[in-house]
Amino acid sequence: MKLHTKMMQRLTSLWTSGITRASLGLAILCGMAPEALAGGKRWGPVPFASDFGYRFEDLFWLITWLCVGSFSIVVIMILIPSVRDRYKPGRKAHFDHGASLKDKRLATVISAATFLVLDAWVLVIAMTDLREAWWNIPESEEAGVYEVEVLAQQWAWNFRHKGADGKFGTADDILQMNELTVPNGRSVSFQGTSKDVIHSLFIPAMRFKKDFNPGDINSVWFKPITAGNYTILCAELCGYAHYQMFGELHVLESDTFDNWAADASELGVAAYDSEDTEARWAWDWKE
Ligand SMILES: [Cu+2]
Repeated sequence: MKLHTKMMQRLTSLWTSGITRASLGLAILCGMAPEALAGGKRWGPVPFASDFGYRFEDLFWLITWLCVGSFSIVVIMILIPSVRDRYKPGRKAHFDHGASLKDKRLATVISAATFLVLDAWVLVIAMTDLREAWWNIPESEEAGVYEVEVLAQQWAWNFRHKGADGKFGTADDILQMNELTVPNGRSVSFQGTSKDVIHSLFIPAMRFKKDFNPGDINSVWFKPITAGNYTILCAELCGYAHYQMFGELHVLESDTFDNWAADASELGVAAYDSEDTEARWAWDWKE
């Protein structure tokens, strides 16, 4: 066999071995760690700034550590026989198909335990979180709910606030493009649709993501707990300029927000053009 063919075979078998890939992953992580620590960077998602954000955080780390744990067990179970039963002159290989009753029982117990811990447990927590938080959209009659209508398009986010008269679709509405200003500490409820293709409103710091589809109105909400500026993204590949579809969320303390809203509503009236039908998108809030 030619030398380079032998080398290729050797390289392929090295790559296909799980241990090599695991070691490579570990080496990359170790190489990144000093830089991340020196730069004060944080491992994992950006800090959450919504009141249900902790639920995402808890589940994210639970899944991460469950995967790290189960992966480590598998690596150890591969490493032990690889070292213990490695080649030695005179040692005879023993072949076993693992078909005995004892082996089958063990496999069943391990599979059931893996399913119960890794899948069922996570599913129960996720469903509880969805029911209690993400799907528990506050009704508009509830005190302090702030409503925003969203129109997604290739490739921008349009946001509409009610303005001073408290009604959508009137001259004093506040219109924002790729920028959204909301009050801190109040539930912000969104209804949104799309002009063209499916877009997905994604504000990582608020820990939510929602598809907005043409011809349909979807609802989503969050309650900001920390004032600041946060990134708004589109999480649905929506065309060639999808990557440009981002904006900024400004969460302002209530006094600052009220002043901003009053000024913005006045500006809305001044800029209102009854001929501009494109800018008059709005709908009656769906209860
Ligand atoms: Cu998009």
